[in-house]
Amino acid sequence: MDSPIYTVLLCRPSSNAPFHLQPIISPLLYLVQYAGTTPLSTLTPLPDPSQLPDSILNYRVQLNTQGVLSKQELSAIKQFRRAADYIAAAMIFLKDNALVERDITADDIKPRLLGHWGTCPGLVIVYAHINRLVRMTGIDALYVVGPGHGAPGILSCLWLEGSLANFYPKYSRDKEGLTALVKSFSSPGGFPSHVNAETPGSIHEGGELGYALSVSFGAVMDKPDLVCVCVVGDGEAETGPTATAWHGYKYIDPAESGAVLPIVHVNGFKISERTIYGTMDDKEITALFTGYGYQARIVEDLDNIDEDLAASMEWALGEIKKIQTAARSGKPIVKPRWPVLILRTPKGWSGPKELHGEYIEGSFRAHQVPLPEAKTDANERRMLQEWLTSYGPKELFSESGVPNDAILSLIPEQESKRLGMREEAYKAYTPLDVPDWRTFAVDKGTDQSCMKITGELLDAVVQQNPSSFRIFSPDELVSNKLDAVLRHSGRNFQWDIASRANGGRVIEILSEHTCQGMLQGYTLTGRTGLFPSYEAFLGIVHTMMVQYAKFVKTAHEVPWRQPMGSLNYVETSTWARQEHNGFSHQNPSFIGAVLNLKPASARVYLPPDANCFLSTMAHCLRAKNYVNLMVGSKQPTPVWLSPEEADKHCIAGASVWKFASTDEGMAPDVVLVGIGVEMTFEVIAAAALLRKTIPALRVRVVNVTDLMILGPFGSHPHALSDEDFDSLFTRDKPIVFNYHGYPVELKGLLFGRPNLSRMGIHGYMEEGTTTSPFMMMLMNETSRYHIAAEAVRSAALLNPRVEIDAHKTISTILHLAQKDKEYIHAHGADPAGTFDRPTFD
Ligand SMILES: Cc1ncc(C[n+]2csc(CCOP(=O)(O)OP(=O)(O)O)c2C)c(N)n1
Ligand SMILES: *[C@@H]1O[C@H](CO)[C@@H](O)[C@H](O)[C@H]1NC(C)=O
Ligand SMILES: *[C@@H]1O[C@H](CO)[C@@H](O)[C@H](O)[C@H]1NC(C)=O
Ligand SMILES: CC(=O)N[C@H]1CO[C@H](CO)[C@@H](O)[C@@H]1O
Repeated sequence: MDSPIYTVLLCRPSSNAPFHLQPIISPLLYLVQYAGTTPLSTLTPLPDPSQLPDSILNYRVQLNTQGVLSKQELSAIKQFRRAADYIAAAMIFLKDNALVERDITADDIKPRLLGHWGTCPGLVIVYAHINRLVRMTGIDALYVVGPGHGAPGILSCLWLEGSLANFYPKYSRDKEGLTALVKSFSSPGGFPSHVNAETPGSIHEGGELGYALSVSFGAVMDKPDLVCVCVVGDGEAETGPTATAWHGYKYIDPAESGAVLPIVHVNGFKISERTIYGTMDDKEITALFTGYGYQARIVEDLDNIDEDLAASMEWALGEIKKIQTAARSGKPIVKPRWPVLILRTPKGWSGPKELHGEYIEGSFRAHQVPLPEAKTDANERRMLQEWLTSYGPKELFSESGVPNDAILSLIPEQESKRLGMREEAYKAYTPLDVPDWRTFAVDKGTDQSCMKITGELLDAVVQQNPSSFRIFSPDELVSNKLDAVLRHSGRNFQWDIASRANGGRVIEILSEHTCQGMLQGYTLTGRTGLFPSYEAFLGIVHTMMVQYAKFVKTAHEVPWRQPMGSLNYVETSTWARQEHNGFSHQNPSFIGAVLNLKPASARVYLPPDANCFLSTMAHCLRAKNYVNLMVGSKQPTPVWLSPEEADKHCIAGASVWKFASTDEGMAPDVVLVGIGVEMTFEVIAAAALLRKTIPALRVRVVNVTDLMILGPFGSHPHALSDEDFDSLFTRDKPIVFNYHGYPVELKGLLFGRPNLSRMGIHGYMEEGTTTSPFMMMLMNETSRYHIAAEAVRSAALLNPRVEIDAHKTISTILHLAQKDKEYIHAHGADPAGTFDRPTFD
């Protein structure tokens, strides 16, 4: 052996390491033994990887591709591709003359040329070969398209297979329907430039790149017969979320779930630059995917690309079946190596070759519109004419525009097997069986962690829904105190022997992006999930959540798409209680992200105690089509409401808390409002303090659980009418809000309510460090002292009996705050009894 295999040495089991830390013996065993003969001293300098023998380092698969397709099959595939490429190109350019029955004139060309050509031929060839595989084997397949900007390539195939006509009769499979499709694409009333919820068969928009792979993994979970073919662009492959999503397989149990067949479409370019994958040689690519745990097959024989891809897809499906069969017969393969295809084809393949002396096909210039001046420039128009007629539309379509028999022979006969008609993508929602939350309710007057109690409910949800509910968590389940779910379930980590094959409902991967993508794929195919997270880090998936909400908004407007479950988030480990962590872990900004969504889909809840949290969770797990954000504490805090009271409170979204109010809140001088667990506690403590120090002040305490009630009437389905708002908050009395999030969000919501000048808002002020819980309140002026002082200050303006001593009272109260600060600095902890339940006697 000439060169040492340094990568392999790293895997060598060490006899001293505890068993669970040793890598699992795998196909690498052979290599390990081999490498074991290499003296360590030869490891530096590192050998040139190109010198390493392929067969040892790289799981690069070689296949005999000859004769895999019959003559008829090959001809059908080629004609399908020609037809689809033709239609895709026509969609970008033409508004009339869709079959190019006469010479293209300037009038035939759209006024604005919009669309992305470059990726289309690649998406089309994959489509054609999925069709072949479906026809041949009868598999259930979904197609998830990473480069969603290649919508013309997908829509053209959907038209050919009749799925468009099925959902949109105006796009009938004839000349009229084709003309309508071509004409309206990227124009008002037509399909937009990206795959979206209007596109039959889609569960992923692919506008914001990076998520196709994780969405695919989520989609196949608990659907053992589903194969999700996922094209990842080589540009998309450069994204962080895609990089981490390659590990998705490590969370797929082949016995209970289906499979993803990833195809990296290496067309070499992105918008205006080479791609990283496009510059990697075969060894680099196979070594990379070998490291991720795959066997890679490079598909690149351009002269025989259909044979190459057909053989490769058959091989890939065969590997998938091997892995699944082994697992389903109780003998799972240890660290199975799933297949991945690397498809190398030129960008804009079959399009114009050159313009003004520069390459188009096979370069970034093919990315969008390859002949941008076709309407005004006769030369470009002639090139367009040549390009489109080169596909031979007259052979492909009859005079009435119907695709020929060869093309139709490639389309799955059974409609429900066609990629555009898979039920998973549009009507698969099974509501969860959620137990009555009152069974888990806790006693009023005790102290409880919202998360611990909710964990008990989730444990029951897991048991009652063994294959339609999952939790996606970035390694925070235990830290967030939701681990009761692990009582009857486990973590579904296939590479850890202890976790394997136990039906674990919890996916813990420390990539918020992967958690989010999997949750999306799982939800959009009809199931329900939950994403609990540290409050500070949910913002990592902010734009993903927004993209998802756009997809759902559109889906909601598409008549043939049926409802789906909600996307459910729990935020805990909030800024207000940071025992171990500090400033970096204080960031309630995700609330604002959800508030910005369309009111029809946004729901933000800040339940004040464990019973309210239970009620909120039970509601959200059953609700459809929303993005639900639930914010709560994991630390024990008082249970203020009995189950019956919590139920009423949560239905109303807000209520007067009479026990903390003066005279049950009648005729108050000031209204104090808590929003969030700790904020509510401080408000109640402020009310108690005020009752002692200034009995003349009449206080009403209101608690708000559902943030959306605050917005002006009509702004959100939950928004209170002005009458209800007045009866809860009074018409003209000062209101002091103590809010868990950034004050500016609450300001935005309240804008439009009458008399804003009477409202004061306390909230997170971007102040913090690793400090005691009460110091966090003091630092951000959300403490009971700050709330009480402001109550006195504002009420003094209206109530003369308060005004007399206002200055003295405020000084006394703020002095207490100062004394507590000094105490905390001196002792490193809050004064004893700070969080004892306030008393009102
Ligand atoms: C997150 C994100 N960043 C940037 C873009 C802008 N963008 C649109 S297409 C594209 C290139 C995509 O390259 P690739 O995935 O290889 O697709 P293809 O080249 O096949 O069109 C980029 C950067 C985007 N859509 N999403
Ligand atoms: C607005 O609120 C202030 C302070 O509570 C009050 O004095 C005033 O009368 C209110 N104005 C109206 C128009 O209600
Ligand atoms: C928040 O805390 C910091 C530090 O104690 C202080 O400087 C700041 O003024 C506080 N309050 C507000 C409203 O910013
Ligand atoms: C605990 C408590 O005070 N609950 C009250 C909340 O407010 C509603 C009316 O909005 C009352 O009915 C509850 O008694």
